Amino acid sequence: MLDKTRRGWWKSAVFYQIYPKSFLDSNGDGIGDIRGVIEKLDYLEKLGIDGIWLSPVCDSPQVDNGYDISDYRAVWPAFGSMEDMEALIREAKKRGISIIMDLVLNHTSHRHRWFQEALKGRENPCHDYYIWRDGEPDAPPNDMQAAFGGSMWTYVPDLKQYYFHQFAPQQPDLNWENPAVRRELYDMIRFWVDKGVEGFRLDVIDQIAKEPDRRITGNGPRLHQFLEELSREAFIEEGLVTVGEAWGADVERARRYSAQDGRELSMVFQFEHICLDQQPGGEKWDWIPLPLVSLKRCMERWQRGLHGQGWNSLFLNNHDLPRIVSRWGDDGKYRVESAKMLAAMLYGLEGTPYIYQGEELGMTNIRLPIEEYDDIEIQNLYTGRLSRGYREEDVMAAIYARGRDNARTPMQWSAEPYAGFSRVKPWLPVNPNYREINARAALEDPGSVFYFYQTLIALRKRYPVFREGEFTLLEPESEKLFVYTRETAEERLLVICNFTGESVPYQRPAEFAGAWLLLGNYGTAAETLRPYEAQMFYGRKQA
Ligand code: TEU
Ligand code: CA
Repeated sequence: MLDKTRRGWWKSAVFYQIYPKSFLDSNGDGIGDIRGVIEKLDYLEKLGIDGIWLSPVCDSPQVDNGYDISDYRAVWPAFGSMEDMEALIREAKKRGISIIMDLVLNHTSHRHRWFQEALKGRENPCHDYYIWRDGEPDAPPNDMQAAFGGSMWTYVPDLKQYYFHQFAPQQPDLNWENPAVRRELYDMIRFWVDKGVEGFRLDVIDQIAKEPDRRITGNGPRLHQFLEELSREAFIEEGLVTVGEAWGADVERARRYSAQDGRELSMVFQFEHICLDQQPGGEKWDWIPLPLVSLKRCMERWQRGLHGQGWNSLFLNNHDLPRIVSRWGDDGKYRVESAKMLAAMLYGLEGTPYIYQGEELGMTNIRLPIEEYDDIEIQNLYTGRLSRGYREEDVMAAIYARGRDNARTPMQWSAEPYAGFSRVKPWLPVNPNYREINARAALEDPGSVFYFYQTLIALRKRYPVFREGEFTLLEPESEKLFVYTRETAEERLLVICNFTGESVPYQRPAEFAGAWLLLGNYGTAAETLRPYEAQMFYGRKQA
């Protein structure tokens, strides 16, 4: 167990993200819940994780699956009660697992009491909790487009005003310029810290300091001021871990968010690497095969840029992203090999790893008829692109490749009906491959993806080089291999990953002649790398 009183304990930690709606349904209503998470804590302890990032469980009309909160201090009844949350925090802590809550501070649900009050009139004290501009119907203040399609402005005829929302109209943006809003949010954070929560993941935190008249959403001028205040007023305890989701972060900004003086956040969760397989100038739906050389250069820039100065998250999946084995690996013949290879590539790096539920099983993407998708982003994309003249088959192909519901299908626990996720038909279909890919089968197979992750987690804790080693990229021009080293004064690590389904020869550098194979996805290491082979070599330097 990690000693969480130690400063920066989260640098040695591995976190596991739970999307509660899809994790485990304990009471047979087809929706995952908090009791379901409690039932699987032993499974998570076995995997070796130190904390759970719990996607939002607060009360919500679920327009965006809980990223639209109507009451920050209550639990959505389908997920359970406040007592269930308290039990989860307590039971997790017993196993050395911290609960990291997902904080949505940029916006609320339109059903939140503040917004309902705000609608009552300009004189209402809550009116200024949101962002309003006077106007006439059909003439929004500007043409900014919201993340899920449509305008960022929605008109309220009674007030003759537009309100601002970066996401759905049911997710009005909070006005961070108003000190009363900030105070409410800090008090709410303290409410959860008092319940024993040990950290927070901050949803779209780089978008709070918006200035819509200047068309600024991300990285607004007052962002760092707000973050410093938030940290000073709400994140008071030394051990609290804070992770900022920042789509707009580059290395330089990330250094500031996660500076070692702790003035802002513990670490960033940025997306540069995961956006590389997107057409330049296109949207996420316009994808291209992964340019491996760019991925390596990107990783190198982040590894070297934050070393000793900031701290990054390491991830390939979350609830917004397609399954990585379908994306950058091979979800057919080499599913197991490629899932392990991608993990090895990531876990050799500096940063704090995040496993997204099912990643440790090598879960894959799904294909559904359009009406079976739940996600607001998918549904809006479908209608939006069809109305703009796209061909239906192309739109569906984009959804299969990039849709968020790929990540949200129920967790595959066993070969029983509905994958052991629920006794009844779940809210979103189970991937039909659950008979083969499921946790029970993985636990019975010593060669499973699950045990590979378990080993990687244990290795990261055993050898300081994983936490402190300096990164060097080798073979930068190779379009097939991703090779790098990490090095401290005492230790060296070599990670070799074959990103293709072909055999690729590779000669290890001389310094690693006496090194031993710490881990490989084929058992023993050969000089010619087999399809999707990964090798991790470790050596100690001579005194
Ligand atoms: O995501 C932020 C965000 O920018 C994404 O919505 C992104 O635009 C989209 O997922 C790309 O496909 C966070 C949450 O992770 C996401 O689930 C929420 O929908 C969003 O904020 C709004 O709260
Ligand atoms: Ca349930």
